[in-house]
Amino acid sequence: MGKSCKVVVCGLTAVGKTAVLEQLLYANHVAGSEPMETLEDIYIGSIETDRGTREQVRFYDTRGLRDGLEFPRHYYSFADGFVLVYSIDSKESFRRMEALKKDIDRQRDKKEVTIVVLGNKLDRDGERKVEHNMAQSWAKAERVRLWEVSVVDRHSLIEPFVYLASKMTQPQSKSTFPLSRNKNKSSGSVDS
Ligand SMILES: Nc1nc2c(ncn2[C@@H]2O[C@H](COP(=O)(O)OP(=O)(O)OP(=O)(O)O)[C@@H](O)[C@H]2O)c(=O)[nH]1
Ligand SMILES: [Mg+2]
Repeated sequence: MGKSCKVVVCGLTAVGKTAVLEQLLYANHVAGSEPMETLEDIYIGSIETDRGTREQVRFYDTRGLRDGLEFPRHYYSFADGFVLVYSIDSKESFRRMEALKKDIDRQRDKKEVTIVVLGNKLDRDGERKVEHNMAQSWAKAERVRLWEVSVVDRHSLIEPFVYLASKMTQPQSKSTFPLSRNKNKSSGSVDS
């Protein structure tokens, strides 16, 4: 088992942050059930990466943003990754998500962080206010991956989280490890 990565899940209130985590990790959310405003909860997940390794991820489910509530700064400094959530039936939620992305870029201080964006509530396509193509072009320009998902369809949640876990734990690129390192040293493989 590798080290535990810390992922902060954030976005406007009621976009479905908690529902996504509950459904992904426990297959336990019925869309449309009584909303319960989160203060902060931590979920521990074990996710199989695309390399076949299993990684432990600590998800920080944060309080939903609303008028007059700034996203607490301390999250920026310790996160290895972010899941930014909006709801496809709310333009306001997309704007808040964009603003969060800008903030992360400003605050992360050169630290490598992985960001994935979820456009949730895809089952409410009839009420759509955020266009699919516009959202994807934004994501491309920002160099982040964006998926439209629905808690009703648990399968739609898997790919983004496998990508996130795989990216956060991927071995360092070769260029950061000079090939001419001391041959007498052990190879650095650690089994845990
Ligand atoms: N139709 C539909 N409803 C959803 C979906 N995801 C969440 N919901 C509903 O949206 C409401 C809010 O969901 P929450 O998971 O509590 O939202 P949240 O973002 O955690 O809200 P805060 O904790 O206040 O920030 C609940 O009634 C959910 O059942 C979805 O994919 N489709
Ligand atoms: Mg919540």
